[in-house]
Amino acid sequence: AIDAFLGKWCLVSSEGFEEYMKELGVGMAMRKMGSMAKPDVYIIQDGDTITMKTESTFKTSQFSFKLGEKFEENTLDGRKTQTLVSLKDDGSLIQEQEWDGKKTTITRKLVDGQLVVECDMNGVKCVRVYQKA
Ligand code: DKA
Repeated sequence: AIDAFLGKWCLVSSEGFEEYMKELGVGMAMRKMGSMAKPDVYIIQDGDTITMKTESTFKTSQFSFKLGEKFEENTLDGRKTQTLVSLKDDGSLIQEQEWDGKKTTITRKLVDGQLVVECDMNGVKCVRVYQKA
């Protein structure tokens, strides 16, 4: 279930994010801000709608979705993607974004009470770890 993902999470570590943003096509100025940001992520459930809100001094944005239903997402870096979020049998939450014939996958899982976010674009991977607030 999604229950264990719900709540407020604070970024505690980040590896490979700059390279991942570069592979996404994020410009230099925004990559700089993205690298410095220590966002708080809120994962909220209201019925069968889930909202993920990312809050930082740099930028705040949110998106809402239902598991297994494609939606249009406006990403933090300004992409407009067709996004599908699904919950896998092993408990991980997979977010697949497609735009301009490109694709990236963001996998979220709970490891030792921490939220581990793994991003992959063309094999360029990044790992960001969040702690429960
Ligand atoms: C996270 O939740 C990372 C999610 C990926 C964001 C990609 C674009 C960011 C551009 C500033 O920690």
